[in-house]
Amino acid sequence: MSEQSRVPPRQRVVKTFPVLSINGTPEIDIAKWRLKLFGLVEREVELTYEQVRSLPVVRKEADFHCVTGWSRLGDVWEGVWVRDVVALAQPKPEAKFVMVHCYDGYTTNLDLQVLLEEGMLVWAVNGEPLAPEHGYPLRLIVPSRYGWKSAKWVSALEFMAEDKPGYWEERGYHMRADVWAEERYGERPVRRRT
Ligand SMILES: Nc1nc2c(c(=O)[nH]1)N[C@H]1C(S)=C(S)[C@@H](COP(=O)(O)O)O[C@H]1N2
Ligand SMILES: [Mo]
Repeated sequence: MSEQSRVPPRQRVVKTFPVLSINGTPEIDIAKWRLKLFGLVEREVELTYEQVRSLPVVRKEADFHCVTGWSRLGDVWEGVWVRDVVALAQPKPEAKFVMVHCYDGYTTNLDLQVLLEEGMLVWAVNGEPLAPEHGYPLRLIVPSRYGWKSAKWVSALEFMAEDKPGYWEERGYHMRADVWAEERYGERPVRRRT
């Protein structure tokens, strides 16, 4: 795809990698770090960092689009497929949505199907470990959604039957956030970003 055709409407390409965090960078002790899968699952799971790193590794190029207007093209993310992590917990048939919880208190909601199709949990980008401010030790990447769905410092995936708004969705951002459909804002009134 040409560079033009891969830039979604009203986005501009940047070479920098801005940091957008609601609450700074949390301090994380990798020995105590866990990834929890809970809610509508057959088996609640708590993974250590080693256990995540023992899953099959995926390296995939994906663009990143922040709703504030910047897009990064062609980063190569290294991690695991969300689907390989989710398989360990076996979501119940009624699970349709996921709330992603993070070590800084941030949350964001996603369709389970979208997560299973394209979600990656990554620890490195372009051959370098993720910088702490970009989500080390593990962040989500969901390429077709605006960047606020790509949660940093992920701590848990909660499986739900009904959709529920996360941090920015509560503040007026779209529940789905598809970049090609320009799903920037939802039905709720928008509070100004700071
Ligand atoms: N845990 C957590 N994840 C987060 C955020 C946050 O504040 N906390 N900000 C989101 C927003 S609004 C964007 S655009 C991207 C930005 O990722 P970056 O800071 O690595 O550029 O992270 C998303 N994930
Ligand atoms: Mo964002």
